Formats: sequence, C-alpha cells, structure tokens
Amino acid sequence: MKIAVVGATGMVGKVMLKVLAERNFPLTELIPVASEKSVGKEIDFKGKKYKVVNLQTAVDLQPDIALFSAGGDTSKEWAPKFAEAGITVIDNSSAWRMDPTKKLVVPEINASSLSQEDKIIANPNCSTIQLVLTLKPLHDKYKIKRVIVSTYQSITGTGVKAVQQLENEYKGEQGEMAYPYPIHRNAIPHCDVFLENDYTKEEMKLTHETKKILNDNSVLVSATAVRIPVVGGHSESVNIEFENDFEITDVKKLLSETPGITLQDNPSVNTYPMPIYAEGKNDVFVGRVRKDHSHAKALQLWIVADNLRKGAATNAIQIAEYLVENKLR
Ligand code: 2RA
Repeated sequence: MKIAVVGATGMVGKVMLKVLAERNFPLTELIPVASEKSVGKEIDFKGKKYKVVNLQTAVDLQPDIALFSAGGDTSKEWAPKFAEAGITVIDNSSAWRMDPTKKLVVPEINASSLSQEDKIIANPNCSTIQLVLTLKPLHDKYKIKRVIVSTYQSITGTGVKAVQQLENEYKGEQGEMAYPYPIHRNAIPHCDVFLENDYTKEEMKLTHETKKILNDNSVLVSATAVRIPVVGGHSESVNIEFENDFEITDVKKLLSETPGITLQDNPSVNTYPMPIYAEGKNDVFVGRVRKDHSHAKALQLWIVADNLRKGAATNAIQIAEYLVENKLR
C-alpha cells in the first residue's frame, strides 16, 4: 500500500505522519509531498528517510491513497488529477465537502456509504467532526430538532502563523499577525471570513456539514465560532433540542458506548473535558452532560477534541483504514 501525504511539511501533515506511524498503518511506501520549496527535503518516518517530492512526481509514483492537507486551491486543482490517475484522495480542505457528488465522512457515522467509485473523499471541518460524532447517536435515538453551538477554537486550527503570533505576544514582541487583533488574553469571535448573513464561514460549515453528515436537512444548527489562546484542541458548548423525551442517565450511557467518544463527566471530582487533556489523543471527549433546566426536551453538554488529530489527521487516516479493511482500495 503506497500512501502519499500531500502537505507533509505542514501542521496537519506532520500529525498525519505521526498518526500513520502510531497506528502502524499498513503502508509499504510513503510519498511525502510538498511545494517546490520543500522538494528534496528529507522526512523521517519510522526510522527511514523519505525525500519530499512535488505533486506531479507524486501522481507519477502512483500511490494507492493520497491524504491531502494542502489547502483548498491545491485540492481543487490536484485532487482530480490524482483521481484521474486512479489514486483515492482523502482531502482535509473545504474544497469538496459540500460537493453533492462527494462523500463527507466521519468513519464512525457514515463510512459504510463509501464505495470503490469514491475517488475524492472529503474530511469534514475539525469543529464539525467532534460535534457530529456526539450528535449522531442522540439524533438516532431522540431526533434532534435544533443545535446551538459555541466553539472555543485552538489557534492551531489557523496554523503556524497564529502559534507564532501568540508566542510573540507572550514575549511582548511585535510580529506577523494571523488575526486582526492580539490573541493573548483575548477571545476573537471571528474564525475565517464573514458572510452576507453575518455568520462566519467557519460557523456555516458547522451548519451545512452537520446536515450533510447526519443526512437530515431538518436538523437546525446555529453556531458561534470563537478563537481563544489555546493549542490543545477545540472545545464546544452545545445545546440540543430534541423531538422526543430523554433520561439523562440513558444519554450518558449512550454516549459512553459510542465508538470514538470518551465520556469524561464527574463534576463532583472536577472531571470534565479540557484541551490540555485532549491534546495528543484521538478520541472526542464529552462532559458536563445535563438536562437544560430551561427546556424540558433540551440537553446541554461540552465537547473537546484535538483538532489536529480527530479533527483532521486521525479522521482522514481512519477513512483510509476503512478503505483498506473493506478492500475498497
Ligand atoms: C480552524 N477549522 O480551526 C478551521 C480550519 N482548520 O481555523
């Protein structure tokens, strides 16, 4: 199994390499791919050195699967070229997520929809993945009417420039700005760009992608996405209104039995999910599960996940694992 990692020198690409090694993915050859300026650089993977190549060379080397995390423009231009060459692309950008001909996959939810014909598979947005993994079992059992979510997003979601901005601000130094304002000791309610409806693109991704992955346009979602000076993962405060009644003990049991979710919920001993705990782990952590005292059929909960892992690299690799295990690649 030949695997290409497109964007291998980027923040998510590096985590993809780490997770491929950790999970002992059955690859016989690794093809690290990056822009021309990185071509020739050496990548160490499981004690072996691999030279970075450019995109055309990667197509010519005919990998079985290409994990893309190289931005939407590169995906838009190159994913079709890889697919035409018979290579299965799993793309972490937003380029293909809402394309009606492309699958948007969280393996625990809808990997079974995949077939050999799927040559470009979209990895959902990080904040969507942790949300829908939690919503899916609840939707199946209690039918969700409406979701109100506020996110508290790690600066790693923006990239290296944002991490550098925070480090500069810690040191009281002026440097390149990833955000319109200082992020140190601040919270910026502005992730990605603002749209006509005064929501941001990040907020509308939560709305549109959730509906597509749950395959239910009736689910109403309103989001506020906030950037905070944290690096370990994205946190989300979620209020869910159901059609049906529920018992909180049943909800907690259901979540604790859901693959990919770790229920971390014991306020009496200060146990709840936090980015400093979730960082470096592949699960989605759920806690603060409680009946909404203001609404008989609503639930309040808190979700945290490492946005570079389950929010990006790990989810993409789990899709690749599913393809291999089910002989779809
Ligand atoms: C962010 N989810 O956190 C977006 C893209 N990674 O900025």
